[in-house]
Amino acid sequence: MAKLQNALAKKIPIWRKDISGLVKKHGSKKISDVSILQAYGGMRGVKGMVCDTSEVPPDKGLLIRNIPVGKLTSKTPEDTFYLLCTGELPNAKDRKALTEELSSRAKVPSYVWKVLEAMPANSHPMAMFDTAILVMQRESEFVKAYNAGMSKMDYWKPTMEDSLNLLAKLPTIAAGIYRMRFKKGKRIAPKKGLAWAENYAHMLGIPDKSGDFADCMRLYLVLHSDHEGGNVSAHACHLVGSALSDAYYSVSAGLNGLAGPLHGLANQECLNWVLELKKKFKGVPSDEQLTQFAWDTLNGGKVIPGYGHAVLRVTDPRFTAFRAFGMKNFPEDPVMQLVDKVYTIVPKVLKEHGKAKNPWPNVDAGSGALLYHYGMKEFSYYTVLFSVSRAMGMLSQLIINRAMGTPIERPKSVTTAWLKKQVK
Ligand code: HAX
Repeated sequence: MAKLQNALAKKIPIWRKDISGLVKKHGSKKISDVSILQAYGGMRGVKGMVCDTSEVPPDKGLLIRNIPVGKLTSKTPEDTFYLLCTGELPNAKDRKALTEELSSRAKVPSYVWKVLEAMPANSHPMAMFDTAILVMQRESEFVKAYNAGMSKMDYWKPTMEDSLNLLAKLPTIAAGIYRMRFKKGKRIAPKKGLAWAENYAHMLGIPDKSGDFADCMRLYLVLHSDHEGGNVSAHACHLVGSALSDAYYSVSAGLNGLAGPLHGLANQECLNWVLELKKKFKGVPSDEQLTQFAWDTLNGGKVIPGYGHAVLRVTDPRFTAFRAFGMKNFPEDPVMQLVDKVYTIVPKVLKEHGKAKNPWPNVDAGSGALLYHYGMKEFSYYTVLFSVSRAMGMLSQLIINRAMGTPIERPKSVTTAWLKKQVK
């Protein structure tokens, strides 16, 4: 067994014992009450599931295995996936082993390309990405082992195999879609010896003599990897996975949620908003002009993309990391300057508007400006990049849930008539 699998195999019995002890001793202790408002309001704040890979304290932002994401900005996606799965950062040898493991599995079956080529030319890149994942379901090692009668205790092992196979192929598929969908020329094959993010940057084919774009991709893939268990993509993946659907079905379900405009698709909207602003005022607008533009958006009944969050109540540390990267590497870039200026104005406007519980920027407010700077100007592709990264979070959660024997999810729904009876 390779290093990551070994490290996880050592942790699993400890976690199993820990959790079964907790449930045995304190299983009946209440951790949440649910109000009628929450039942109608997207279950906001209801504590009803467990996720150990990461957490999002509203006043701090993302902690991956208790490490603030701001402290992981120099790490690689391999470090991040290893950390998500095991709770520890890998040493250099283990990181290298994971890179090699992913590299050796990166080739995509030829039928995937045939299916993608048969799709209408104007298909959304997210629909193409999801289709590619779903069409590979036949490769599932979990399904083979399940059909052969594997023990429940071993469910996580073929799930890990599926996860590594899928993760390894995602950059190849995503880059292939970019080149196919936006007519960038022939697909570029993965290169042996490159790390996961570097290989993705290489296969996208964006000119990158300095290596800065590859570094941007590294950061992008680290920062988007996970955001605890209740967000739409993680929760959808978990829900579908809880029926013992394999990693292909489960990740595909999660990504269908990520494709929604209130979730991952927001990052294609964000840069649009900033560029509209730039176009309207022919450059960086004055504070007054920007304030008016924000009000016009709100008065038009629209949201300001990139701002607000269901859980966070502070500036998203992932936004802070992207802003720092942009301001360090290209402070003169007018789009970056705009993103920075929007940050000084929009929170004030949203506070005055008084609706959004969180007036601060989320991850999507800055990431697009970085991609735009490096010449990736196809906004509808941005959510695919997000997806490649978020697959790490979804898959690590799935592996752990398999290992912990998490049962099928089945919350109780109630009717409006039942609720009315309760309040009589
Ligand atoms: N602009 C204008 N109004 C906003 C707003 C924003 N950026 N953020 C929230 N509001 C409004 C909501 O639409 C809601 O209005 P109604 O009562 O009329 O329905 C009200 O403020 C209360 O909402 P909330 O409780 O603060 O926020 P929610 O938990 O309901 O929604 C969202 C969180 C992220 C969906 C929301 O803030 C939003 O739509 N933001 C803009 C889109 C965006 O940036 N999405 C990406 C989020 C990050 C992410 O998941 N990426 O994948």
